[in-house]
Amino acid sequence: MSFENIKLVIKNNIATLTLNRPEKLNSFTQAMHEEIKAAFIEIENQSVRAMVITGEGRAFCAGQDLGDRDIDAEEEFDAGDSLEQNYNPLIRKMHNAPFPIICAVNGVAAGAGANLALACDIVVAARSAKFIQAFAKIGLIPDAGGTWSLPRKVGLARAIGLSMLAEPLSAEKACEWGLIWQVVDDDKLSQEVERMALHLAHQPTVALANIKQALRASASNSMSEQLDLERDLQSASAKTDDFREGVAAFLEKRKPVFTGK
Ligand code: LHQ
Repeated sequence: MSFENIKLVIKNNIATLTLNRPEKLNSFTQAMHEEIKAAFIEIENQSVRAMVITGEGRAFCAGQDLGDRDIDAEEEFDAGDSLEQNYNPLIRKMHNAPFPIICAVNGVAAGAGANLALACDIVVAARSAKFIQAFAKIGLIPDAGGTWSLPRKVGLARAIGLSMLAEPLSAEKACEWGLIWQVVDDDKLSQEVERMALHLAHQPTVALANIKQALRASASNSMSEQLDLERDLQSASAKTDDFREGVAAFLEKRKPVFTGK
């Protein structure tokens, strides 16, 4: 399947989606959204066990393309429609994806681009990358899940500061604040993320999906609800071939060979 605004490579059970409009810092257009929707359908039809999202060129993603014809059009533009049709289904798909998603933040991540990164399960950023909740500068609020993920990751004081001041946050500080997992030197980013994706693609995929589901649900669950969820997801995890393989490998003092089943 070939695309114009993104690149999709599925190899060794790893799907790598690269935003590919480098001349406009990989900002989202309607055409790009349509291609991303098609890419996720393709991914769902293949046995993907890990995914990487990154950007082509010097930026990760500058958010919505503010010059896209939908925004420029004569008739009144409804940003809520664009969220409903494009960003919200994408963020939900990422949250519910039954495999880990790594974001390789290769450069600036602004607006919805920053929050796309934060919707990934593991965020690794190049040392030169920065995160900008740019929305307030143009009279908007953080979207693409930003108002949900920011306070949960960095606390309300920092979430409000980032959103209202709309100043760039360096990758180092983002990591120090717990917004992202790791910072690596620019020239090590793709190598480090490839290594991580390959590792995750050989882990017990169902358990990883269940870990993701349980930890994400904890944000709104009570302790008691969370204990019930752990019971159910552990019960499901222990019914997999990978659980049997993990225990057998431990007892036989060998490396496990997980199949994701
Ligand atoms: C761009 C963009 C861009 C178009 C750089 N659009 N061309 C909004 C509305 C509706 C529905 C749903 O949700 C949203 C959510 C959002 O995402 S709103 C937030 C949108 N994003 C921004 O406000 C960020 C705008 N960009 C910037 O502030 C800067 O470009 C950053 C700080 C990202 C990078 O700055 P520089 O490194 O100095 O690069 P640059 O500004 O020179 O940009 C390079 C080119 O990319 C340039 O084009 P040109 O033809 O002049 O070379 C920019 O116009 C273009 N570009 N972002 N979002």
